[in-house]
Amino acid sequence: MATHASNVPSDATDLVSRALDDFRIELPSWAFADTGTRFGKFLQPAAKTIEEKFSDAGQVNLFTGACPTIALHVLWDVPEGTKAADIEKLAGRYGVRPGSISPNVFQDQVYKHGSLCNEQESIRKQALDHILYSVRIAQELGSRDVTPWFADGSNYPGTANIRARKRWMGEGLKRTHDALGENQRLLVEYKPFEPAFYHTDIADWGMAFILARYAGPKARVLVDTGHHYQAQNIEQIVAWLLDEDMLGGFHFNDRRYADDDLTLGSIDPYQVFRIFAEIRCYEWETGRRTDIAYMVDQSHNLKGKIEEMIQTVMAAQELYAKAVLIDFPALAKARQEQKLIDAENIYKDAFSTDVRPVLREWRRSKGLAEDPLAAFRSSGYWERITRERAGRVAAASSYA
Ligand SMILES: [Mn+2]
Repeated sequence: MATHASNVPSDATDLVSRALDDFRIELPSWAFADTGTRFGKFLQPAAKTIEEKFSDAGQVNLFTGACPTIALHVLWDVPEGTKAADIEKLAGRYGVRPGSISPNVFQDQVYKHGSLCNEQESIRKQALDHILYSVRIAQELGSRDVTPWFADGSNYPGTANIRARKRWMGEGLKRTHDALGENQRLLVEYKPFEPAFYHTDIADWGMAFILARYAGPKARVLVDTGHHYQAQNIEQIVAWLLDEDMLGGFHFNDRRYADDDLTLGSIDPYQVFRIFAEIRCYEWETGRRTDIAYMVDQSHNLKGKIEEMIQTVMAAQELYAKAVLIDFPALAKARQEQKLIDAENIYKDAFSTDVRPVLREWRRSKGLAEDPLAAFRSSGYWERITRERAGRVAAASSYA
């Protein structure tokens, strides 16, 4: 590790550092809780209460310095009657603020046949009331983004009126939009299938786009990287949404088969790089800063949850830093001159650059440990919560 620890050009180091200063990643509260597959749950000393979720998320922010907010789920984290002041106390104690707010209209028995798209008006109203309640909570907590996800859809041909459901969804989202505060946003997420296996009411980015446009000017599209069919060109969707000023944010995760919720970049890091490349290219061409919420939506049954989130954040920073290194003027020239190999190699050169030394340097400059994962492991936090939450894990295992 002598003078040339990095193969990042020295004039690019500042550029990367400044880009990292502005690169923030929101953690999902649900990633710290015990979750599983439909076949089983393998328990950890995971977070059960909202205080434990803030505490665990606070650890990720403490060691990465890049995750100042935590996404909250209304039903799981802030049930009716929760006082905003109590959440504020947790934010102060653990150093992470409440971030995006997700209503939950997929879990209760009444939503068996859908929420905003339910054939029964009373259930559509119940879903809307819950979403509007979530908007109010978000306002009280100073959260900007309201991020509903809908499991609405059907399993068998002929069982649903697809056009009527489209209109019900549109009306519900419009009512939600109209309840937003001045600086709030509504992010519309899509997913092709699961839990519905014949049709899903918001199945792709085009449907999300149409619904967001219909809802109003504060609505944008939310791209969950796991919510696409195999081989879908996600960066093209990102480019189109950027060009239409409709990209609101991401739910980051990786996938091999479907919505696998694997660690970001664990299967295909080049795809994450290509997404960031579109964003950086847009900013370079337009001279405009994008306003994108970078959120993680992963849950881990096997890896340690806090370690996994640190790993995710480090992966996101590395892939973002690589995209920052793209020589956009040279790329534009190569494209103009139709030098395909040169243009492609500009991507590959940036992607192949080892940015880890620059990241270590950036962390040092922020007073952070160079290796957040190692620092967390030697902090003793995991051992402490393993002790404190041990009785609970054992008790749960005994009847599982
Ligand atoms: Mn998601």
